[in-house]
Amino acid sequence: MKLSPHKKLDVREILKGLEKYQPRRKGWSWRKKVAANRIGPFVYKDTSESLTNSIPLPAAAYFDNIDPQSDVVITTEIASGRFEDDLRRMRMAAWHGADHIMVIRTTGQSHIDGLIEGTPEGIGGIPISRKQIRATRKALDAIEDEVGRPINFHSYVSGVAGPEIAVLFAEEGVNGAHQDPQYNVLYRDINMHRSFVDAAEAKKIMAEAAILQLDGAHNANATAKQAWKVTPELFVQHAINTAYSNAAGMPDDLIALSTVPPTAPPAPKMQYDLPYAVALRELFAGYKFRAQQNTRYMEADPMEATVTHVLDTLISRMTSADIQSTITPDEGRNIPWHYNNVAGVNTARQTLMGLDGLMEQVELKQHGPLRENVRELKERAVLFLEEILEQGGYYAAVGKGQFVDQGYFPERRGDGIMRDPQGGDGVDTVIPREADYGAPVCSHFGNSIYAQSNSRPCDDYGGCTLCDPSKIQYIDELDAEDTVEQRLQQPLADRAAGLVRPEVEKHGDSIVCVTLFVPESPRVAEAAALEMAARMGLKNPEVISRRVMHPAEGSVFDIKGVLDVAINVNELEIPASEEPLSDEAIEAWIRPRNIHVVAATVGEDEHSVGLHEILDIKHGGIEKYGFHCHDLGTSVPIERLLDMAEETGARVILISTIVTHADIHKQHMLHLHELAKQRGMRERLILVAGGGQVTEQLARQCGMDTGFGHGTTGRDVGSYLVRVLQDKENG
Ligand code: Z98
Repeated sequence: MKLSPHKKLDVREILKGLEKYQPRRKGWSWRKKVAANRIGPFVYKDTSESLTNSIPLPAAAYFDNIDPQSDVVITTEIASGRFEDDLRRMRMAAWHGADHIMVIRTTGQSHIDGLIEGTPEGIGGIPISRKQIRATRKALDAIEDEVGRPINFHSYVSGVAGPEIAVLFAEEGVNGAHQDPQYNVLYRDINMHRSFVDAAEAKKIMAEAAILQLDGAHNANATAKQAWKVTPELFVQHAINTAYSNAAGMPDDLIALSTVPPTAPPAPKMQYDLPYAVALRELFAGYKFRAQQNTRYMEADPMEATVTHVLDTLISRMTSADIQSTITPDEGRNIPWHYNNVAGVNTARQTLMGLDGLMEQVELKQHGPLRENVRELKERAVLFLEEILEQGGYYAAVGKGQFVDQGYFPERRGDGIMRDPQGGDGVDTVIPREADYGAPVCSHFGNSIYAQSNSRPCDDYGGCTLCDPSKIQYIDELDAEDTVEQRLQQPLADRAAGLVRPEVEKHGDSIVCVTLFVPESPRVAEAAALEMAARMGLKNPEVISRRVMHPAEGSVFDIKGVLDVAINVNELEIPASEEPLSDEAIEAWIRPRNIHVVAATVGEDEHSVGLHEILDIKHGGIEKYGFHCHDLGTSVPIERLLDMAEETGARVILISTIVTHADIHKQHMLHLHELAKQRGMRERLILVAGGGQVTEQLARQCGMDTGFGHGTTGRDVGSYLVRVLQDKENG
């Protein structure tokens, strides 16, 4: 299946022949680092191979549209609830640089003691099933061909069905997964004995399928109220899972520690989070790190969340994290929306590119507070581990609430999570293996009668699903109604009819978000903002972010609501876009003709950068084509422009207007047009306006021949002028 960048992903195409689809590779892929990578005008130190298709960062427009890719894998977490909508979002995220796609599963799946089949809709994530995984892997195979880089697909193996899910993931080519028995115990109240027994089996299966494992220690500082105080025990949680994984047969390079810097500003983040990250790196040298961004303190302000993410990423760079995981800047208020997934990915991409070469230039101090704090954290962690042993081991320590207690160990607050070793989901389900136990697949921890005599244990019974995929039983759907095929009917009918609605999460959700500043006290302002949103026609308006600017002067609100509007794209009038002429063609026509251009910023406008971009030869402006440019400077009266045009016999006047207060930009344009008419020059002249708020339509309404907005280049203007002058010449 091949994707075309200008065509939507066809989910029907993905579903076709799924019963036979096999993953084309198994295991995790890292980015391919390129040393001294020359990209555009720069030489990068910490990058990997570039993509074949991508959307560069916005500022790339000023640097030859380059899109360097860091050597660090970038994660995005997707949780729309419908897998067919997830696929489109994965494609968007991949174009922005994500190559680790983590699919959050539906609420409660970790308590289901078995596999789910089909494609039912989920809540806060999707039911992870064979059909969903296979379809996703097939879509990602096509997406990775489109962007030109392997994409890792990831979900969760923790939960009561751990080993079964691990086999499913191994069969279907899932590349990464969380697996940590402590997660079961602490956060899902699954019985400890069952969790650890299952974990040994699951880890062995994951290891043999080369699935990268992430642990669950980050959940302690994602849930603790005072996350920076639980840091010593986090080391211990990482250590328990790491040692257990190694013991179950997992190699070091498949073990990734999942870590989150525990504070966020206004906390003095570097004082706490940097020593923590350095100590962790030193204690776990040789293992991989997936650094997740802090979400513990995320409120409703995406800008604040973004700044915290940037600082987190700085710490990742200083401590050589291998994967930079992004949540989204709106996680604090929504199940993430499409464009916020992309915003999270771009925060990491932008920050990592900005930090390229950092560690060649700076060094962390080997004396002073950093080292003292690192040592202290390590010592507290060792003492924590010793106390577990004194308590009688891990089970007993959890039974007594030693974990996620918010005292800074050895202090205690008595608020740790307590679990009964003889309780929890799946209690009393661990059964000693019979001497003649036979494991159903070759990847297996512990004894099995199908064992040593053959090269593959499953040769004894004619092959297992891991060795012979034809043995996999593919179940399509169990529920006749709640299926992707049923859900696709509406989107496909809409698309066939040319209908399009706004969307943030799922096809046709029609959700929009508006920002309103209301100059009133907070409660009054909020009520007014909701009323305004309702009068705009938004159904179910809901405030998702409120920020006080001043208790009396006003507040700003982000309000989401449903805009029940379907647009028929076939009825839209879209002006045809015209390719600009080539540099050579423009120059060939202009140079022999002696054409003068008069230009200035007008009125009281001192902003001349934009105008210089269009005129100056050094910025690639129109001078290079042979136009004779008379730049009169800034804040120039309209009369002077016309005087100069008369004097030089100019054919073109370019005015630049950035200041738009009180519609002054419109007045300048109208004035130029009127005055040119009065002086009998309008016919001969081509009048062009440029500026941030100028559009072609607005400029024409104000009497100009055309207008150019943001992003215009000298070539655009030069090409336009040639075409108009040619028309005039040809009558
Ligand atoms: C993340 N944003 O890092 P449920 N196992 C482990 C986990 O950490 C998690 C699950 C399973 C975070 C999401 N982590 C939090 C070790 C979740 C998920 O029960 O399906 O939610 O298990 O991915």
